[in-house]
Amino acid sequence: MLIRKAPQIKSSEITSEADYLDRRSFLAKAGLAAAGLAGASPVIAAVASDPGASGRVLENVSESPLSLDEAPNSWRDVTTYNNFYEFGTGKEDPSRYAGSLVTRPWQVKVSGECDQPGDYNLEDILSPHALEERVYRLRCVEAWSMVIPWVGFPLADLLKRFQPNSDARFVRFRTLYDPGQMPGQRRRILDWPYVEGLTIEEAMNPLAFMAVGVYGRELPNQNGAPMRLVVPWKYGFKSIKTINAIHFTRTRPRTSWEASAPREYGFYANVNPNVDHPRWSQASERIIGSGLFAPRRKTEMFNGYAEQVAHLYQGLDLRRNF
Ligand SMILES: Nc1nc2c(c(=O)[nH]1)N[C@H]1C(S)=C(S)[C@@H](COP(=O)(O)O)O[C@H]1N2
Ligand SMILES: [Mo]
Repeated sequence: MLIRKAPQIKSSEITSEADYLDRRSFLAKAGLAAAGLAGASPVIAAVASDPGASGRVLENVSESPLSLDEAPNSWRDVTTYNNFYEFGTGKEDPSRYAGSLVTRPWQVKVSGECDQPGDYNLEDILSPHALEERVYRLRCVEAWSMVIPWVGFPLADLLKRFQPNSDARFVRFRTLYDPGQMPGQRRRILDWPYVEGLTIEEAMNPLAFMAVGVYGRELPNQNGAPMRLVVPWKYGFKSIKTINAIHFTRTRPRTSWEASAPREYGFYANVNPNVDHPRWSQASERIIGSGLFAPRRKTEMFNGYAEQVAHLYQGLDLRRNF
């Protein structure tokens, strides 16, 4: 399959021209050398000069042709406006309460229809993978979006190492279950632990990404440390955080949101402006960080990635399989 560069939506269409030019020159001039980031992308460089940024700087991060050519949201937007119900349902709860989560040492259990199952140490999961930056728009099912510069590696590269067999039609991912560390799990908002899943074809698509960082630094806990999925053509809830189990299976997994409200959240959860949520329109989205009176943005089919992923859904009624 031919992979083209992600659609080029000029940032000038979503911010004013002047803001856009300012932002660009800011990015270009940002202090690379000062932060020991010589060779980093402009986006990574930008964060080096953001006084609010924290976390270990990741080395040898390459740029990707699959990145959006758009200025990302601020470090502050990305790390304080979060959904992570294990730490509460308020947008600022995760940044307030996730700090104490212990993500080292960390193990990931790999099981099911594959030839290399086992309990893997995080270091062994991560070490073979070269890191790249992927700037993607995250479109939440709640009808808002922001642009985030993730760091990680293609999900397919990780999954192939476990050698899924021909019965592996789906992959299921699970978040840590530990109510001691994740106080939100003491309330039965969801049937914990958080579970998500993809078809094997979706998981192997080059856009599907395993993130270990954001803005050139290790992921803050509130963003899903030590590793989380990013599936940019689907609603944000598919991008499961703080993963400690991967399971290959013949049958479609029962995912947390689908189980809790099957009329509202489907297994596929592809971004689709033509299929409304039962309680609100999905035709447009609020741009986080753009101010109270900023115009909304029109939601794009598959969040702008139709060219790369529409073939995965040929013959599927996207209204019924929402
Ligand atoms: N384990 C877990 N993963 C999760 C969630 C969650 O509550 N728990 N929220 C999801 C939702 S609804 C969204 S929009 C994204 C938000 O990711 P971010 O906070 O890094 O932007 O994470 C997704 N992954
Ligand atoms: Mo979301």
